[in-house]
Amino acid sequence: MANCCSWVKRWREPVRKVTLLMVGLDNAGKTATVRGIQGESPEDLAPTVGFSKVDLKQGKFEVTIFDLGGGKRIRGIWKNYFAESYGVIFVVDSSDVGRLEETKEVMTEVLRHPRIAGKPVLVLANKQDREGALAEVDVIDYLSLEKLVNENKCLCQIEPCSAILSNGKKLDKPIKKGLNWLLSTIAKDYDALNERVQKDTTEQKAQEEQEKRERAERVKKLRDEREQKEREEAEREGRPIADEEEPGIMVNPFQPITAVIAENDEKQRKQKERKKQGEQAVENDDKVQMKPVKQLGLTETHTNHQPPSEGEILNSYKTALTQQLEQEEESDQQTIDSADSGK
Ligand SMILES: Nc1nc2c(ncn2[C@@H]2O[C@H](COP(=O)(O)OP(=O)(O)O)[C@@H](O)[C@H]2O)c(=O)[nH]1
Ligand SMILES: [Mg+2]
Repeated sequence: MANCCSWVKRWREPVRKVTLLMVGLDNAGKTATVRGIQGESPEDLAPTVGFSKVDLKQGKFEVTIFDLGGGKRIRGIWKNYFAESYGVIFVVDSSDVGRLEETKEVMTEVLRHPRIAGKPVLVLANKQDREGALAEVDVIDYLSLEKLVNENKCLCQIEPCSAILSNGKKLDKPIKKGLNWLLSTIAKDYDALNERVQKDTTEQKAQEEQEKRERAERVKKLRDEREQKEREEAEREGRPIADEEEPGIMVNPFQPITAVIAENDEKQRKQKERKKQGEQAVENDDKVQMKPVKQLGLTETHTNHQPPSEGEILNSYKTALTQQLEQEEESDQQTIDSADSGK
């Protein structure tokens, strides 16, 4: 009868969407754990670049797990996923005693983050199959886990496990137990957690938008400064101020070329006339010139003796324009990068 009641109770539970964050140092066994949870074999693993997102159904839960890369340089992105997480799975390599101090530092940083503190945490003391792997109590001790979770008001469960013992059909038992604990703990407090996730996610989006705007402003400022400097340099050196970056040309890139073609036609006509009149060879300043094209970085390959055809000029112009745009894109990217590094 009790069994029947609990089945009915579970059947009545609504489907809940839950996002979990899987973190831990690189090589701890995060991806192997996720593979096992997915019902896949945790073999042939390549280090996770960035992150991977896994969607699966677990009873009445639609679970999304973010398996985040654990390398030093990638850990900075973790906080971007804190807001939307209902709980955390922290994977520890229990056999790598040399990295437990680093693990403790990283775990402390995660658990004390305002968008994680108070959320349930499952600690997987992984690689128990390895010789010399620390037992559960020792891992708790090394990480000062009790103190850490109490300080940050996180409900916590630790499971000693071996992710590689999952074999596609069967998930390693302690991992299964731990996952069930995490999901049922989330379910007990779902409304409050859900409200917090929605609120934090909205706040984070607004914050990201604000940061994006600030970044765009910084980039614009740097670009304006660069252009101003170029203009001043050109003035100082007595060079004509290049106006190829003026939006007018970009809006209608073919406008200058028609002028060039007309100019060339006119010059060719004059040359023919002069030839007819038996004039001397063409003087230097009568050479075919393609000023606007040259300004865009095009190498002039034609002489006045064999004027380029209209198609050739157009093609050259397009190539130069493409090069120019590519260069601009590159220098904009550099500007963005330097703006970011100067954050
Ligand atoms: N012996 C043993 N090796 C494991 C275990 N879990 C993962 N590994 C191995 O540890 C390495 C790193 O695993 P991976 O899941 O990629 O770590 P991640 O960087 O945290 O995602 C791989 O070679 C795995 O096969 C385990 O429980 N026992
Ligand atoms: Mg990985």
